[in-house]
Amino acid sequence: MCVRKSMSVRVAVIGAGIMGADHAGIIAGDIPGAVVQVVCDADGDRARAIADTCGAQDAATDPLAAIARPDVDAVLIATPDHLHEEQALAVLAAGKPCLCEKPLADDQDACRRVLTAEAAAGTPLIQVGFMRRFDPAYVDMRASGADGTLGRPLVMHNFHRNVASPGDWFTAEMAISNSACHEFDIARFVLGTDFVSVASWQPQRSDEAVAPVMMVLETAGGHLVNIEVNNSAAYGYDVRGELVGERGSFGFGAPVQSRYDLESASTTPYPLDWRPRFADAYRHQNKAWIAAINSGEPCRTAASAWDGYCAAVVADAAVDALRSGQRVAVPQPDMPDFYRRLMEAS
Ligand code: ISE
Repeated sequence: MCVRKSMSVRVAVIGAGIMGADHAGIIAGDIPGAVVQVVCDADGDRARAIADTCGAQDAATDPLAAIARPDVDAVLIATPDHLHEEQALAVLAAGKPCLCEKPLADDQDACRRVLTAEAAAGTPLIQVGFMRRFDPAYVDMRASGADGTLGRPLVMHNFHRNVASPGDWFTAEMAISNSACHEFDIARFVLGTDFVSVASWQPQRSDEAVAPVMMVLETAGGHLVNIEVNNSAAYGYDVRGELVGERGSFGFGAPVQSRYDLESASTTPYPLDWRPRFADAYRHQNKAWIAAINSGEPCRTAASAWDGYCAAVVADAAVDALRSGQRVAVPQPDMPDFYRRLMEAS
């Protein structure tokens, strides 16, 4: 663990795309006690532009060098999914705390390698960016299921709609691993259990856009969870959830920030992506990360590397189910003693 010489946590933001830029702005603008020390991106001009915007000390293009810098206390990884494993391993080797955007890594085998390295480091350094755990609506949903308000929870419904896929390269399998990983994690968090099986289907679209993936999952706790992940919804960014219990249900829709009353009509616009919808969640998540760094105690609400691995295990099974057209058992991974001890201590 590096010895910090500055009062503020000096953060390296690795990746200056949509999420790196957003995280850099949050750290620079909304989190007292943390500063963006360096912004790193393969595109040096983009790194410099974000660094200048958030008042960072420096811009860089070499992620491994940025991670190793002696003036960097902590690292936020916001690069494309396939780069997460190598960069997370480098942060662990440097003994620095890491907030890694979801998914933790490309697949369960890559996640397992990160788990092994974190256990070898002997301290929980990784927090995974499943920020919905900090979203007020999901926090209330989890409480409604845990405190008996709804009676025994039975079913969790999930809609996850993006306006459009990020590119022609985005596939149904990526919709599962990159987008629906949020639902795999938040359902585990809300219900306090793991998944035991998954079935996946797609309807037929009239065009070449990626059709929604519909999944039904069973949990070890006897619940059913359904997920619609739709990366070509067209009308707006829209995430909804409902938890149904034996005595009632808890639901939420799109938070209404604005309403237009015009020409005999009242309309409430949808955001175009997740940043406005989960603005509070990202800020709560990032503040919790910095607070955990300062206290030396991992945040119990946040997703750990183990949670990142569990989401990847479900994602791999959901992809297998989509390809086979069959219901697939979700492997029940053995939890290494390192993570069991962390869970028992929480
Ligand atoms: C994106 O990477 C995110 O993490 C968003 O929260 C999610 O809604 C979107 O589907 C993902 O592609």
